[in-house]
Amino acid sequence: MHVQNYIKEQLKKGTLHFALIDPERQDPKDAGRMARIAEEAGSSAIMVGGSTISSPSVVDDTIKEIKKQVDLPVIIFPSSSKCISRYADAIFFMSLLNSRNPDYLIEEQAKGSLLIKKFNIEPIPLGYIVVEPGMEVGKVGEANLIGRDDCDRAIRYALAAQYLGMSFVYLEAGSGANEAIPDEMIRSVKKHIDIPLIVGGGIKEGRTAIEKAKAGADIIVTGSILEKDKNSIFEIVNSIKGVRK
Ligand code: 1GP
Repeated sequence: MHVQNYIKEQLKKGTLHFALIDPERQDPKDAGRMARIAEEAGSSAIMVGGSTISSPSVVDDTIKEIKKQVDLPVIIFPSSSKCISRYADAIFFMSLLNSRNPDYLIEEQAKGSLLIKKFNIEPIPLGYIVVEPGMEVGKVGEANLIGRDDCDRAIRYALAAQYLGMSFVYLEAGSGANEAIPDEMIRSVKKHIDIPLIVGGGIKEGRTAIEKAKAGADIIVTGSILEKDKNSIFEIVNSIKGVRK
C-alpha cells in the first residue's frame, strides 16, 4: 500500500482521524487492542511514537502486535532515529521546524535515512511545528514554542514546510495539553497553505475535534484519550466524519 496516496484518497471524503499509540505506555498486546478500537471507531491510520523511546525493540513489538490486529496503515511518528521499525508501513519523515537543536531539524533524520531505505519504509515528509504549551515534546524537542496567538509565526513555518517540499504540516500543542491548537491559528495557517494540515495535542472530546475540523484541520490526531477512555474515540471520530472545508 502506498500510504501517502491512501491518505490523500481518504481526505477526499472529509476530515480524518489518526490514533496515536505511544509504545512505552502499555504492553504490545494492549497497544494492539487499542488499535482495534480505533479501527472499529473509524480511524484512518495508526501512528506509533512517543517523545521518549528507549529502544527500537519496543517499537517493533508494538507494531507487530498492531499489524496482527488491524488492517489500517501503521505510520511511525518518530522522536528520534531509535524509533524506526521494519514492520511499519510508513514513517512521518519529519523535522521539528521550530527546534533550537539541529538533532531534531536534520541530524536524527540523517542518522535514520539509510535504515529507512534498507527496510523499504515509505517516508512521508512532514513539517512539525510545536505550539504552546508544547508539553513534553516542546521540552525534549527544544522548541522555540509558537505563542498561542502568534498566528503569523505559525503561518511562516507552515509555508516554509510547503516550500521545502513537505507533504503535510502538523500543528502540535503537545500530548496531554490543557488546550488544543487555537481555532484561529488553524484557520489562518490553513488559508495560507495548499498541503494537508494535521492538528493534535489536547483533543479529548468530540466537541473540540469538530471545532478543529471546521477551522480547517484535515487530520485530527488523538493519543492520550485512547489510553484513558477508549469510548471517547468513537465520539471523536463520529463527530468529525464528513466535515468538509
Ligand atoms: C501528541 O498530538 C498528539 O503528539 C496527541 O496528543 O495525547 O493530547 O491526544 P494527545
